[in-house]
Amino acid sequence: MDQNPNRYTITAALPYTNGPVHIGHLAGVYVPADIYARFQRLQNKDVAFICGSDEHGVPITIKAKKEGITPQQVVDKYHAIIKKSFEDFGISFDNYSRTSAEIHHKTASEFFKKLYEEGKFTEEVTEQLYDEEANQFLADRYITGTCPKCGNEEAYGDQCEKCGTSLNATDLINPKSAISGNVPILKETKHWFLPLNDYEDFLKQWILVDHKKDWKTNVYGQCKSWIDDGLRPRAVTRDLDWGIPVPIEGADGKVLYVWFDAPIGYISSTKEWAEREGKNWKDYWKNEETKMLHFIGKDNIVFHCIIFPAMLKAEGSYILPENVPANEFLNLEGNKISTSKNWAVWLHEYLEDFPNQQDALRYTLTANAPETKDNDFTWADFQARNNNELVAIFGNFINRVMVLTDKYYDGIVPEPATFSEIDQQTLTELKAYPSVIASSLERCRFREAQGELMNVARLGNKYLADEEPWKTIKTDEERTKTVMFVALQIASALAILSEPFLPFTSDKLKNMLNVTLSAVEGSIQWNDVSTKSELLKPGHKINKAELLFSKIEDEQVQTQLDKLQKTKMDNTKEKEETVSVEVAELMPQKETIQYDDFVKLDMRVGTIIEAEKMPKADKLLVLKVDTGIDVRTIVSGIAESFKAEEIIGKKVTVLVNLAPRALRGVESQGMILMTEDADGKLVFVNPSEEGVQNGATIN
Ligand code: B3M
Ligand code: ZN
Repeated sequence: MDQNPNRYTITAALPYTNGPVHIGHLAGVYVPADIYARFQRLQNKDVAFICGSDEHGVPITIKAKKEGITPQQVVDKYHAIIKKSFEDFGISFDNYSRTSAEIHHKTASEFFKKLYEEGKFTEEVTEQLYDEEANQFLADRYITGTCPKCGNEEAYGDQCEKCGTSLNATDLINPKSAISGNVPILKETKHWFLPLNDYEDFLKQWILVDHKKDWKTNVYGQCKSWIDDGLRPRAVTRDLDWGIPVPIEGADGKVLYVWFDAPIGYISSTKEWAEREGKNWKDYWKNEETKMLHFIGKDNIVFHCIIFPAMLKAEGSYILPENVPANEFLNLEGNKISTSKNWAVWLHEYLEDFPNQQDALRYTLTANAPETKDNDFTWADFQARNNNELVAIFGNFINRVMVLTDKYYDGIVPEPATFSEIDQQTLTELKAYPSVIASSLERCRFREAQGELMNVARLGNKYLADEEPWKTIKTDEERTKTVMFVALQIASALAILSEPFLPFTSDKLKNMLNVTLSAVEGSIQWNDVSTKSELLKPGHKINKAELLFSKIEDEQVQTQLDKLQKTKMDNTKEKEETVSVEVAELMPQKETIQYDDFVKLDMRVGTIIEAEKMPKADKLLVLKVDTGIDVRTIVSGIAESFKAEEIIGKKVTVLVNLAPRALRGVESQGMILMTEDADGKLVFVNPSEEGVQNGATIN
């Protein structure tokens, strides 16, 4: 029988090492997981908070190809960046491993072998697309072709990104190998499948009955629809040269499917940690008393709620997760975060741009957490949350307490006199917070929990504002001591209750108040806030005030917005370049004309000498052009590209013998020749050579 029913295995999705971590990952997975793990540790629970890099899978081989390096180099690079940025951001993993680690290869291979030997897999020979020139089977992402639904010619073998349809590679019209560009052939290949259909009854009971009430509705809903659709056997092996080799005979050139090996990464990472810490990993994975939670994003639900549990069930000796609190997505400034479009706030860059302001981001991401629906991150909101909430409420309260205690009592906690009704009421209110916040956290309602934490700071602010110790100090010393004593209790409650959310702030605050947070005698614990009448005893000496939060300035926000604006422009440019190439290809040469046809055109150099907008016409400018022969009126459809005042004085090319025609009642006597620049912007065909006179002919 288990001696410690208070054990938690908390996992956070293993990030793919094909790029750094961004705020979407943080808000969806790592910040809530970290809050939860820190909270459970403060409840003196035995916690294993587990993560690591997911280093296999096709995206990594594609990234390697794109950058002209090996997959190993890709994962080494991003593993280092990700690991360091998590550490610097205060994500308190007990272990951060990687799936290229030997212990993981071993664990995953053994897991597969056991299921294989016990006959838990089915074998199937199927036809897969194969590149004869590259001599390899093609992963879905390595095949492009025409989408049978919408006709997009650049659909991938697993999905058309234009219409969103999920596809089978063999559905594509005119499939092409992304490696050689050749037309792939169909070739037979053998794979191993986990027959999910055999686990349908178990999954139905476990999810749809046992966890109907306590799982988040988005998670439950996705699971239900998968199960209602009917579960089918799922391949757990792939033809690929990057990954964990399938550890049985007759499987040359095959690796474990990345979604088979990655969740086993949680187990190997736990083993690695247990070995290092002298613990028994099985306590965290094979003991029914242990509570396991998987923190993930919504795109990972099926893998963590259906496939991985079926794998664990098939193996037979593992526990299943108690909860899988998956979040929705975070957008950035109104657009979907995208690694490939560089539309993101990258953690390692944030840490450089905002040194020592980890908690400002943690706070904003939790306040805006996409717990029940997709949410938006904006820099303006980030600034407002930091300046108007952290600085103005939390920081302001602490600062007043610190400064006044130092000023009035030399930093020594004063002896209170009699508590007034307001004092008692305030202290009673304070005592309720540990369980209020805990109850929200237990239910994975992180934004609600953090809101309650801020209410503690609000309570303190209001108390000081109402009791005005800076006034009573002149008239009533005893009253002032009592007020400051109460305020100091609230401050120390904040030091402990803020720890899961704002660990850097909590550390500073503990330091300022000269308290510790461990189980050691004399230190403060979470529940002490409810049970003890004094968290800081009279006579206790506190330290000097430090700055808890600093303001985010407008310029800092502008810098970030400029960065995004640049990304947007780079993206449009790229898009327009492809578009204009397409246009150039689509615009075939016109029919041949004779020299005589050409000489009929009378084109002259001219100068725009006047320009004004045509009233009530968005597109038209009325120009006066000096053609050398005369000054004439030309109506030109360029008002969307140019302001009237900016083109006065411009040298242009004019077709002067075009038959006049009336546009909006103004007779236009000729035409200005225009073209487009590389960005698709209208520009004048402009005879810029020096010394070219108005009226000069063009031939
Ligand atoms: N690497 C997918 C993702 O980052 C994947 C998670 C694995 S958790 C076992 O979305
Ligand atoms: Zn499509």
